[in-house]
Amino acid sequence: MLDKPFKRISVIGLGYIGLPTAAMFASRKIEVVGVDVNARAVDTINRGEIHIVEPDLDMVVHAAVKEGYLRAALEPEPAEAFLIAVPTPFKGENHEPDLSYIKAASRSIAPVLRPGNLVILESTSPVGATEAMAAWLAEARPDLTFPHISGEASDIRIAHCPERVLPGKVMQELITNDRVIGGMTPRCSALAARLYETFVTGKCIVASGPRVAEMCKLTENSFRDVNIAFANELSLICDELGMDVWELIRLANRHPRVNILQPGPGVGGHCIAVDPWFIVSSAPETARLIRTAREVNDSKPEWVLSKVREAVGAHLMEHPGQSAKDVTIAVYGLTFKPDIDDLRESPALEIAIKILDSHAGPVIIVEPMVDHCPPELKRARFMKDAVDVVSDIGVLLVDHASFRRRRPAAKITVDTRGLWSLDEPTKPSVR
Ligand code: SAJ
Repeated sequence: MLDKPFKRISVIGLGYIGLPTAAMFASRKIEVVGVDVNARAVDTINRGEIHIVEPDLDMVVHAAVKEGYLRAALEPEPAEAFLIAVPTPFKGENHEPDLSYIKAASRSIAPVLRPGNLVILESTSPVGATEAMAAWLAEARPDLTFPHISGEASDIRIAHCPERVLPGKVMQELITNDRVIGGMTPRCSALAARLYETFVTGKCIVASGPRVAEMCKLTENSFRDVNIAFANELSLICDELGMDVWELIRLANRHPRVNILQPGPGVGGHCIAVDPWFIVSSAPETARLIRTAREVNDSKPEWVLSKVREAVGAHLMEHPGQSAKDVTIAVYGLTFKPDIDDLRESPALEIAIKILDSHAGPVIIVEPMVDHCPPELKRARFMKDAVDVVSDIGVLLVDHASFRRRRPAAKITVDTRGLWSLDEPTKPSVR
């Protein structure tokens, strides 16, 4: 048992984090059973294919399934270690964290737990979620002991080890990033570290407990959100003062201790736009800067829309015989960040939909990374290649590499990424 403590690992939730993690363990020749409630995802994986887009993931999953180390199932099976990687969205106006997926996952693994098992919560979680998970497991299995009550002597070991990988670089960062290990006891941490050391070449750093590990992950994403909000606020101030924010940032970043991030159309994705709210909901009176950063970033799409309206107005001033119906707008990019196909919580998609709904004239959507036009944009003309686009106004929302090569023919541009107005990139390190 001690030589090979993990003969079988079960990963609950086969999404953007769970599937790559499951594939990584399997690539180290450990039997992995991935569990998901989505029957189509389970079938796809069992065919050796993938249902999400992430560079190199298809290759690793294909090999792991073919060699018999990875399979997917709808129901959990006994294993030595269980990793929970399910979504943790927020709900309602107050952005309260929604732990229902973690609760359901805990309930589903409880019947198959055995003494000596390790349960790791990987999902980004509000402070206290790991303790809540331990309590749900204990409630479902009164015959077993758990660390929040029995400490080191418990039958089950529990830890929070947040994922920290960047979409688009998951397969690389899973291996090389350091891991924060927040076990409920030192033995829980030691066992969790041993699990990750099967493929992680970064350091497995033991935190004083699960709460600080939970807060650490939220802090990382809030740090980024606050810094993006600073850049976004600067872009508004510069617009008011008639300055080029890209030039300003380029100059300021020449200072050895200044590294301003990039303004954009807002913050998207399922992490940075969500996680800071978990800190706000834990400390609503105190987390003032973090809340304001969220508000600044969330308000950016409306500001971009006001710039598009201004651009239409400017075009009509130059062409007095025309009406809005005669003005063609081309929208460049829909995804939540460059060079990926992910549309989740994308401010670009939100802006494109609102342009289409409010503009009387033709709208062209240019998105090279997505194969099919999203249903909400069906009325627009969808193009994958920017080369043949002819429009009066060009609205740049995502700085895909292919847009970099060529300025659009449009006379008026709303460039939310500084792609068409910059001579040199701000500082490559900030991306
Ligand atoms: N963005 C800007 N300006 C910038 C950088 C980003 O507007 O200078 C925007 C992007 O366009 C995008 C959003 O922010 O809409 C988020 O993109 P991102 O690349 O900053 O982050 P994510 O959401 O893809 O991944 C983040 C990462 N967290 C940090 O870098 C601190 C990743 O390491 C986490 O694992 C991931 O969240 C997660 O799963 O929580």
